[in-house]
Amino acid sequence: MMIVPLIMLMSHASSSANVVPLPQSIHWATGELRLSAPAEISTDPELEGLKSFLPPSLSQSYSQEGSVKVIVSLKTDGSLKGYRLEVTDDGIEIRGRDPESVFHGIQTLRQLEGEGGRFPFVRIADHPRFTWRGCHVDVARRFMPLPWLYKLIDELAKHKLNVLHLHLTDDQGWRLEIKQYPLLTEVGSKREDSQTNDAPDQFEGRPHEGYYTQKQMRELAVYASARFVTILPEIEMPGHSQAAIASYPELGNTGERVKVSTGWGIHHNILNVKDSTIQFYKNVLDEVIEVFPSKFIHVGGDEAPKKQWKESPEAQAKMRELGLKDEEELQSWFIRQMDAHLASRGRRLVGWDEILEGGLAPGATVMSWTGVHGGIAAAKAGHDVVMSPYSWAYLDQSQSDENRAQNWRTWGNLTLRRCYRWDPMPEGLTPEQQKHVLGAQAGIWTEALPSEKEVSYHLFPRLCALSEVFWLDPEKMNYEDFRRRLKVHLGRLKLPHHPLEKEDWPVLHTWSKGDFASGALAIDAASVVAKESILRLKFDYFDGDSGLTILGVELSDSQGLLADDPHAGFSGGRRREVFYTLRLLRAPVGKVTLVIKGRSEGGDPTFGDILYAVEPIKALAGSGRP
Ligand code: TNX
Repeated sequence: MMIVPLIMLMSHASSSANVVPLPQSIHWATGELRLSAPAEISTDPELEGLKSFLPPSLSQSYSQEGSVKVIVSLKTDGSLKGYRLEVTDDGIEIRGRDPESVFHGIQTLRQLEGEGGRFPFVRIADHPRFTWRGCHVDVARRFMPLPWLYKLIDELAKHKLNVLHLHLTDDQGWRLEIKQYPLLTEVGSKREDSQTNDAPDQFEGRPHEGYYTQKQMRELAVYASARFVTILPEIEMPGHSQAAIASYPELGNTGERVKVSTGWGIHHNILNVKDSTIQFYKNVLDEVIEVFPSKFIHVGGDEAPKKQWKESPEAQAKMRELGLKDEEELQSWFIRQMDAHLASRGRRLVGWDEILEGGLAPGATVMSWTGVHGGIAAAKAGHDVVMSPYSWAYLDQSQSDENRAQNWRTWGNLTLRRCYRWDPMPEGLTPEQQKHVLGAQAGIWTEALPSEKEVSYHLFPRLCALSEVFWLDPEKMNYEDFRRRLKVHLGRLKLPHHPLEKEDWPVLHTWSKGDFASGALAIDAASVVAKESILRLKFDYFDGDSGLTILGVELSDSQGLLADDPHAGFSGGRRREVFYTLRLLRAPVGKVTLVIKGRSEGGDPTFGDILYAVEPIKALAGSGRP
């Protein structure tokens, strides 16, 4: 008799516990709720609008044995941290601290549902680790069609992500209608061609264009906010502004007429510092504020080369007038104007971490992308930060070698497993400073991703992993369990996704800076190889100024050499021969050491994972062995 509940318990755990991101606490009970007639739904009045997000099955009829009249209730309860979800004999109850929390509970309920209106008995208590759980999309390099943005918002909501950061302007395009300055879109939203990613002198041979009207964006923002997603608009300044300067040459430093850029990278055409330009951008921000209700407004601030300011008599005169010591301070002054302006409108400024360089504007929130140092510095200075270091969070990198084979110009590697390993809370902050880390963000840049299909394919499923990184307390994270849940969860995605990689090897060692200073790295490998077997290794460069040149690997034990693979390989942005195979023809005895000979190019820091797999040695055909 005892066996029956046990089986049911296991079946719940395996078939129903596939929620992503995983709730903080789940208690399963035996049994399930089966719907027959449409459920009776009762809500607090302020939650009325959430009914439409409940699983559609709740309003259907089923003929099932043992079914009861199901009551579903949605309630707010200010004493809670997040939401509580209970499925019992009595029905389904979701209580949340506020409507957003109740909405999160509804998302969980949708993912708990079994076939045919069945919901497992369960008690869930859940809340997010971080309040800012974002996803950034570069719609400037590639105009992303509106229907795709709507679908993306649905996906964000499904994953309990709550910020969609749209990078609306750049050298290659201006994508938001600004009524006072119609040329920004008449001229700035079109470019003649686009560089391909394979070679700098190759072009696609077709124009690219597109922009969003204010009405369209207002509607999108309403749609998003009904799903508790805030759209964070970004208007870049003073760098990445060539499309604006192409539209209004008086914004530039040189007086030269420039075109909307057809090539990628960092451009010298930055905004000038005239009062009229400052006013122009304040006017632009005023329209942006009217469209997007977001408390935060992003003003870019990254990658603004100062060559033109150094050469401009006007910029130099401005620096003297303001008593500024260098062009970095001039950029800070620029950003401060926007900070004060946004503050006067009751909004808050966000910028990329370069806005720290000449001194941070008083109200600025920093989005840390070049690494974690910007976030740490800003939090220590008492500013809010959002962590989005490119090496952990930029999904335009390659997820796998399979993805690489598609010939996209992907400049780095970021596997699903590695995404899942990220802890956005940087080390070295006091508890007080940690409170300034509002959260974290995934990012996708679209130079190398010419269609929405490719963008989706790069976002998913890594965004699923990051949603869990942003939501779940770190001690509860478990990659193997996530991957198991993900197999079911992939079926819920409505946008194309990268397939799960065939090779998803665990990490033997993460190499960093000094590991190869002496020309070789020795790792204890006793725990991974205990008998005759094949040890495969893969070198997965991850970050740093240089790649790693590998000059061979050797495995030895107390009796001498066990196996070696002397070939040379390179693991960097572009890589060669990064797989190594070691055949152990006898079982190791005593201490087992793996020695990797290698060096980083030019001695620069390099970081990466050595991944491994152990396989049994298969009998050779015809060898006569069983
Ligand atoms: C850096 S991330 C940029 C972008 C590029 C991206 C990828 C950031 C704030 N700036 O302009 O698209 O690298 O190439």
